[in-house]
Amino acid sequence: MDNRWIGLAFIAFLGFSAFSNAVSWPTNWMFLANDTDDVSCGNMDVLTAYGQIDSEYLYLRLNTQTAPNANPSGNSCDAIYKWFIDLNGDGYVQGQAIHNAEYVLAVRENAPPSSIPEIYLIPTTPQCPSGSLNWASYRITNSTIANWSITGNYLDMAIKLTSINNTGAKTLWWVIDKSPNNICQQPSSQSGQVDWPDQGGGQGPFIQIPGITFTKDVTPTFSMPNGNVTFTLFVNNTGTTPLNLTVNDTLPPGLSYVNGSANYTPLLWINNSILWYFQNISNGSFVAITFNAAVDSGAQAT
Ligand SMILES: [Ca+2]
Ligand SMILES: [Ca+2]
Ligand SMILES: [Ca+2]
Repeated sequence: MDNRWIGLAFIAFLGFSAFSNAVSWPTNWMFLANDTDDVSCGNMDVLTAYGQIDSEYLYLRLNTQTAPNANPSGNSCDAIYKWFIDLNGDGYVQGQAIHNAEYVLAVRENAPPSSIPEIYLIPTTPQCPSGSLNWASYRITNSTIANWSITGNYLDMAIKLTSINNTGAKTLWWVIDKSPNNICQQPSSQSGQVDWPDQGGGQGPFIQIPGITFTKDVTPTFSMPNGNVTFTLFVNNTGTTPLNLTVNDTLPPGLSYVNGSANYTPLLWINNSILWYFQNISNGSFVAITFNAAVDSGAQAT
C-alpha cells in the first residue's frame, strides 16, 4: 500500500511522500508469469515470478519448487538468482545474452565470505561486465538499499528505486544458474541447474510506477458576490498499486467552503484549507469530490 499526498492549491500541485525506513515486504504481489517444472535442483526451479513496486522500492519474488538456500552448508545446487532490470523497455535476449538491461539484482546462496545469501546490484550499462566478476565490489550490505528474504519456497528481493535511477522496471527477466562469471549470458539450455522463463526468451511483462492524475473544475467560471460555485476534484489512480490518498484543496481568497456541501465529508477543514483522506483507492479507479464555495460579499471580480 502506498500513501500519496495530493496538494491542490488553486494552482494544481502534486506531491509524492517519501520515507526512509527499512524494507517492509509487500503483502500483495503482482503476478508476472508461470514457469514449468523444468529443473532438477528444486531450489533453482522457478514456478512463478511476481513483482511489486511502491514509492520507495521495486520488489521481486520467485516461487521455487523447493526452498531457496535449503542447504546453507553448500551443495551442488547452490544457486545464483538473478533479476535483470530493464528500466526503459529496450531489453532483449539474443545469442544467449541479455541485452540492454540496466542492472542485475542478484542473490547468491552460500556466497563467500559468509555462507548465508548475499545480495548484489551490478550495473550493466554501458557494458555488461564480462568474464570473471569481482562480486565483492557489488555487494550491498545496507539492508535499506537492497534486501532479500526467504520464506518457505519464496525468494524475495527489494531494491531501492533511488539506486536504479529512481524508476521502476519496464521489462524484467530472471535467470538462475551457478556461474559467477559472464552474468549477462543466458545459458544455452535449461537443464538440471539452469532455469529461466520459458516464454518469450525470458522477457517479462511491465511493471509501472504508481501514478496519479487529477483535474479540478469549477462551475460557473464566473460568479457574482454572494453567489455559489461548485468545485469538482477528480483524482485518478493510474498506477498499478492501490493508494491511500490525502487530498488537500486551498480555496483562493474571496471564496469560502460551504459547510456540508461536499459529497465526501472532509477529514479536516480550517479556514480555506479543506482536506480529505481516502484509504485503499484501487488502481484504475478514481475519486470525484464535489463541494460548493460561496463568493464572499466583498470579493473582487477577477
Ligand atoms: Ca522452472
Ligand atoms: Ca534498457
Ligand atoms: Ca524455465
